[in-house]
Amino acid sequence: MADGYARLTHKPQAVIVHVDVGTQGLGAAVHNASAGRAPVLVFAGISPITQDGELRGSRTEFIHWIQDVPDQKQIVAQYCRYAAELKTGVNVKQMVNRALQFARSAPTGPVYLCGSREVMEMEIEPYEIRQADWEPVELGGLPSAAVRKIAEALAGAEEPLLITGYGGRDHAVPGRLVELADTVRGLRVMDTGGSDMCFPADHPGWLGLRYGIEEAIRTADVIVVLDCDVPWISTQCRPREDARIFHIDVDPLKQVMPLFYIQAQHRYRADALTSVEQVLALLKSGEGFKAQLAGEARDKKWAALQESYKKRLEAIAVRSQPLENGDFGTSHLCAKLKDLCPQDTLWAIEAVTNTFFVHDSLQPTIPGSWINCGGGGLGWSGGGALGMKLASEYEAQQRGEKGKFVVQIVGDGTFLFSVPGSVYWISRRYNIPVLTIVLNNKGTWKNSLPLNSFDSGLTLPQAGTPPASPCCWSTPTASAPTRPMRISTSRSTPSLTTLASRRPPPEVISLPPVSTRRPTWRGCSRRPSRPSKGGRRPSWTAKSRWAARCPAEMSVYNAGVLVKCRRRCIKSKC
Ligand SMILES: Cc1ncc(C[n+]2csc(CCOP(=O)(O)OP(=O)(O)O)c2C)c(N)n1
Ligand SMILES: [Mg+2]
Repeated sequence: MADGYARLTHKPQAVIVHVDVGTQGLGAAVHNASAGRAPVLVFAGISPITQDGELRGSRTEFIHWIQDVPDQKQIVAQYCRYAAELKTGVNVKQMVNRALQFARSAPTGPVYLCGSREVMEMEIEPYEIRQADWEPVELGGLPSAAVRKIAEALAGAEEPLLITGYGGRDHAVPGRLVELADTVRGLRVMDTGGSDMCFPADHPGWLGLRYGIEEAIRTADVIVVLDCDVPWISTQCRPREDARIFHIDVDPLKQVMPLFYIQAQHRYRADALTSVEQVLALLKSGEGFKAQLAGEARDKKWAALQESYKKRLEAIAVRSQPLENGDFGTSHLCAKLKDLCPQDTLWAIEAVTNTFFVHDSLQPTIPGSWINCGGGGLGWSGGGALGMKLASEYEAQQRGEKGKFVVQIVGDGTFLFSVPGSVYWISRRYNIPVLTIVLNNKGTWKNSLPLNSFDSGLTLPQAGTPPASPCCWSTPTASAPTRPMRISTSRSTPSLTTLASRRPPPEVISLPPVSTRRPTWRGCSRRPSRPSKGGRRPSWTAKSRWAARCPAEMSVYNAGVLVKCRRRCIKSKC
């Protein structure tokens, strides 16, 4: 959730986990936050460092020995921009600010702090620091010679191409790229969609989202790689030997990747927005580039681009048709979703082998509206979608507006990785409604959707393979309980329509402010009588009986650790 919130808003989020085990429980989430450049501060305690009461906070529990490990931060350090132990309380504000400075400086990402109970319980004199001194590092633009070189190369190129992956994290970048593509008519933009929508689908230069395999990479004579981790996969698709390649990136060396290189002749550590604006300003200044950027030859290029764009859209439209027997695949489903969902829907995508189809059909155009997991740790999108919805509602509320509709699109295997039990519990408990679409191809990389004519570089299904059976979950809202819905043929799309039509009226999806009340039995007028006596923990049987007797349909979760009643009261100890 923290990751989804941070990606959408760029505001760092805090996560607290329990010592070494909680840190391990983060699992792939830290990988995803790192690859997806999500600024998240994780804090964990460390087992007490004294055992005879030498300091306040000394060991008092059996588990304090068991959870003591040689270097707890190393569990996640290699995924973090910064990982440190708080060794004293006296400079804790500086340490937290230092961690946040790393998290918020490009490339943004997760940071980790841990500290023993003695440090947490240390008494310190209250003190203040000047918060204004802790802003993140500001990245510069391109050297002026580089701006000229890039502008000249783009203006003189036969087939210019720009490849990007994270450019859209700064929501101003897609608009600037459109301006660049309108200025250098003929420029095409390929989005590797690491996690952000970088270039809108309604521009003729749009090549869609591709993972490093695309014909334009093979044929382009000038390529600008802009904030991108994997512009192409050279064993499958590589640029021409004589292509002029410029690499502009916040991290052109890819410092956390042991193996990374591309055959760029020029590389720069620079901010994407500043760089694009610099190149644009030069291209538009004076008469210098006018002859190259206007005239008959340029008009022809522009017409050819429009034509190829039209063909691209037509091919997508053909793929989006259901089969004659009513079976359909991801493309049709997503085309329907695009029609049915509000135009400014936020998409949380973890569609694995279906990602291109989803992107092709949804054709996102609004900066920040498409967030793809970005990393490779399956299971991101459940929490990610909740975080996006929470962020959207909360941030909108601050402006007196309403949040946006959030849709999670997820593979069937990945859905299970996302710990749906927790996701829907949180969704219901805190009233965070999202729509989940499960792309159920009954497995992975196989038995897939009835799509067979798409050159994506993936192992693709053959014609006639069993159809997809997508499944939708609308998470609970005030008036609509969670309910799964299976859609197996295009004739079932009325159910999709019904589903989406539940979105309005607005009260169905409007998110009441998240309750800040501490969970307590007090909120429940039907408090059940406690079966245990004298402060003893109730036995499991007693707990079950307790649950069974609860007139408010109490349910018991996690072997009795969490007892919850449907009337929203909750007690986390029994
Ligand atoms: C945590 C984790 N475990 C395993 C993998 C390896 N892996 C990559 S794709 C995949 C299957 C995904 O299945 P599904 O969500 O059904 O997507 P599909 O392949 O059908 O598109 C697996 C297990 C991974 N990326 N992350
Ligand atoms: Mg699958």
